[in-house]
Amino acid sequence: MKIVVILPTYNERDTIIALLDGLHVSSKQIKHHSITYLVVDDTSPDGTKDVVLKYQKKHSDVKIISGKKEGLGKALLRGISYALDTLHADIIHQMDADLSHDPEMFPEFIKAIDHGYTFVVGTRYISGGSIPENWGIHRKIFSVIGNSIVRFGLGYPKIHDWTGGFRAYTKYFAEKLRKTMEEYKGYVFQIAFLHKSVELGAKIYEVPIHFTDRKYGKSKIAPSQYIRDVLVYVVKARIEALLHGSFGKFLIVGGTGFIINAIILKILHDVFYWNATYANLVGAAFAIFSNYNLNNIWTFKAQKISSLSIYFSKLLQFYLTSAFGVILIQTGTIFLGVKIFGDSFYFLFFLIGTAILLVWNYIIYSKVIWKKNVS
Ligand SMILES: Nc1nc2c(ncn2[C@@H]2O[C@H](COP(=O)(O)OP(=O)(O)OP(=O)(O)O)[C@@H](O)[C@H]2O)c(=O)[nH]1
Ligand SMILES: [Mg+2]
Repeated sequence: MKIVVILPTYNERDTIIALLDGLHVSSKQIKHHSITYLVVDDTSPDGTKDVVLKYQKKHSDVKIISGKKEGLGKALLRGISYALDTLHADIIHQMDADLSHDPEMFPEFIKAIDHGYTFVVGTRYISGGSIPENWGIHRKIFSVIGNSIVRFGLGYPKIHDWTGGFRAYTKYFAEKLRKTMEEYKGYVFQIAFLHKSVELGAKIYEVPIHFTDRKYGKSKIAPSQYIRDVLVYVVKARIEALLHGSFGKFLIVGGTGFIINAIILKILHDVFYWNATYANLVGAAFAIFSNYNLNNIWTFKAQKISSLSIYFSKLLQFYLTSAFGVILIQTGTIFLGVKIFGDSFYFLFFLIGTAILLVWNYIIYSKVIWKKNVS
């Protein structure tokens, strides 16, 4: 298969040749693949391009493309497009060009791809990996905490290094994501690309890596902009997951139940002069039945209950847990509210009780009734 190694450079003339040499040595361990090295330079003022052009004379497997400086994400995307369209890559490998990433590790990434993994992540935060000893305590803490925020914030604790750029992946992810990735211009590209690949079903393998501090040149990262981009990304991803995931559906189902409940409560109370407490119990009984079926066929359809006997036993369980919520939490709130503030406030306390009920229900539904391993 065809491997394209993408090396983004901005002012890396002191390291790019040593890196290319290192890669040529380590790649001798990689059999059955052809390899092209693609330097993606952003017209570096230090003349990175010139040293690469000179190197190219002896190494026809090295390519360089230049563009204007628009951030790391843009550069990577340009590299990915060139790798797919012009070089017809099957596997894309990417790494920093400042020698922070050890070229000797390159074959490890490809080995994992050969074993069937589709996305290989170089990881500093697992045993066998490390961040530089000489980093000050602030930078160490910043690095570890920043990664943990992304790791837990996005909800994938098993993947330990989100911000690094030492990776290999199959062309599938590059092809699928190249359009979507256009909006991530800076360093946040690394996080977004990994996250979206995971959501596309990437089979992840983590290679422990030692990250070496750069000895030459300057860092290009702008910390405040980066932190802002990362936080915006994580919060946005969370909100989207909430709306598209089971919680959003749960709210719609709950909303339907709420309307059924409210209509029956109003008719029984306002037209037939029932006591608000009893009227609500009848309304809730109908709402629960609707909720159970809608949740089963839609919200939690991945864990759908299909056998008839389980359907009825789960329905009973659903009524019991819902009854607890409706009687104690929702109706209890109405009961107390009416007792303290008078009957005219019954609907306000119906709303308050329902809001508390919502949280209780979601926990019970996702953790008990439609628990992931229930068949
Ligand atoms: N083409 C291109 N490459 C970039 C750009 N920004 C960063 N890079 C390259 O991306 C890699 C990682 O950038 P670094 O500045 O080393 O970022 P870092 O590794 O987080 O920080 P330090 O190593 O501490 O400097 C390096 O090879 C850079 O030259 C850019 O805007 N365009
Ligand atoms: Mg670096």
